[in-house]
Amino acid sequence: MTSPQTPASARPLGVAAIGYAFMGQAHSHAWRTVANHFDVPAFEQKVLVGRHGEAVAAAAQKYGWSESATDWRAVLERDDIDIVDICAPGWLHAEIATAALAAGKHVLVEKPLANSLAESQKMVRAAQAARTAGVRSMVGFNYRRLPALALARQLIAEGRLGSIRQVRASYLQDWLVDGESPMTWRLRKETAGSGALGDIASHAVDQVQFLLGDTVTSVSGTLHTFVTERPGPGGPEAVTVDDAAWATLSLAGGAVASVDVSRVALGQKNALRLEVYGTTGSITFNLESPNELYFLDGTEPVELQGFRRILVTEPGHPYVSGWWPQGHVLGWEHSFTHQIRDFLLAVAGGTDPSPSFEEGLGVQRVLAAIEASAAAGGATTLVEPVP
Ligand code: SOE
Repeated sequence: MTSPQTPASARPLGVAAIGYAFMGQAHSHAWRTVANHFDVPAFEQKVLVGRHGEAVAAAAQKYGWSESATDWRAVLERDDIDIVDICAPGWLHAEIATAALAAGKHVLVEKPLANSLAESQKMVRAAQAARTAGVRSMVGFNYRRLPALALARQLIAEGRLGSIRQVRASYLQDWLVDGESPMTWRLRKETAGSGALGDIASHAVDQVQFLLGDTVTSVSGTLHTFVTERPGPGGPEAVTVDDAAWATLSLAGGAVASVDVSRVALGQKNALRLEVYGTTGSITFNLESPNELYFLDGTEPVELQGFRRILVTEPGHPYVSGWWPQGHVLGWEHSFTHQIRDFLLAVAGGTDPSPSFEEGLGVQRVLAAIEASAAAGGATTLVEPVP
């Protein structure tokens, strides 16, 4: 039996999640399944927080949380809560994360880190202050934890591709292709910060930096909104964010990358495609076939070269040993489970998890530079480094 008076180290970690829509459900699924598959420190899914009492209570019951609540501030005051998982929309990230860190809670926050650079910087300052007291923070770029992409990074870090010259990163969806599909918070600048740029180019940019272990130093970008007005609750409403974005990126190590993202690419459902070309090897990946990584070994005789399909389901592949025998494929949701595993291990082990808020700010700076470049007609724009 534990009580709020029991010292935190002597009881399971108490977890609160804030938000119960798409991302709240994905994170809840991860919390609910992680201990079935990985050795993680003991924790309890204590409380799910949301704005609408009845709906959040129903979600809490369905997703395995002991309780629900509507006031996140009151939850932050509880001694039995050690971890706060923020799955609320971007405009709430900074306020909740800085308050949670100040209250000594370890924080996992969904990507993108925040909606603006100012908010992101505030969050980094809060994370740095909390870190000195052993309080951990992490931003949820979940695709880093797909086995195929974790393997891709390993191959690149081991030098199997030689020195990297070129990356193509695209993230294409089509859920906004219908001009009559209604307004949502994701289409208003004041709630979403930006459109496809913040929502999905954030993943693409993070992958470029993650896979190469490098940082973007300058960009040139273009943004476009194809459907400028959509049905809102009170009649037609202006769309104030981009539907699609394009950018070229230069990296500190000399590689060049292109990023193109869209939410109106008819027929593309959730296609995060990554292609990395080095001097002695190449890899390609498509999230719509998440268990497959294609690798070309350029050191083989040219007559034998070709992209070979690696089915990333062997126990020796990253994260796979926690799951099923080889060939029993994993899906999108497992990246969230791996994210929770790594976060819990870092919290219990007293180490700082990655991606840190600083890494999240690094992505935000690239996105902000793309926006600035687009506003200046595509002019080359420097990205301020994160110290
Ligand atoms: C938007 O459609 C979205 O759900 C993103 O917000 C997620 O981060 C991405 O994983 C899938 O697409």
